[in-house]
Amino acid sequence: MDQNKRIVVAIVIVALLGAGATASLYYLSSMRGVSTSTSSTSFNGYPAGCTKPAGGFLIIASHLGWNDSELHGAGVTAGVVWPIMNVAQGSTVNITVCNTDIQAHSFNIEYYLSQPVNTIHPGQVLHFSFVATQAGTFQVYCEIPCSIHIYMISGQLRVLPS
Ligand SMILES: [Cu+2]
Repeated sequence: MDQNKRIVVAIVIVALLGAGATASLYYLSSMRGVSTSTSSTSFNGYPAGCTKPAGGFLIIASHLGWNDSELHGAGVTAGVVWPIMNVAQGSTVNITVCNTDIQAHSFNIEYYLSQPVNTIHPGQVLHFSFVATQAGTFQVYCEIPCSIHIYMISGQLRVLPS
């Protein structure tokens, strides 16, 4: 191979690698549900509508669980409960759940929220509103057998008796 052909081959390889890397980055960012556009459809890199409801709770699902469960030891360290939502019996509970992970999860609260519609896909935002009629401690968990399931089964809703 002469010198000119070698240079051409090298340039083609560099161009292919560059295109591949760009495509992979775009794929990863879109799979994570993070908008790559600059329109008003995203908020600080989170899906549109992923904001804390007034007087309520914002739960963000990521590869670390619910609101970084893994970093808090949930599911791994005995006795660690995460996240915890404390509410008063009889109050209206508002929860916004955003999925910034690349896989689907489901957001369930024992007794209160356990319908199939609670599946939350990558990039999706769900809003839940219900009245905390029953006092007690209720498990917050994902019921999809996801790869980080262990981190997503140690949440609690604590409804303090009125
Ligand atoms: Cu999950």
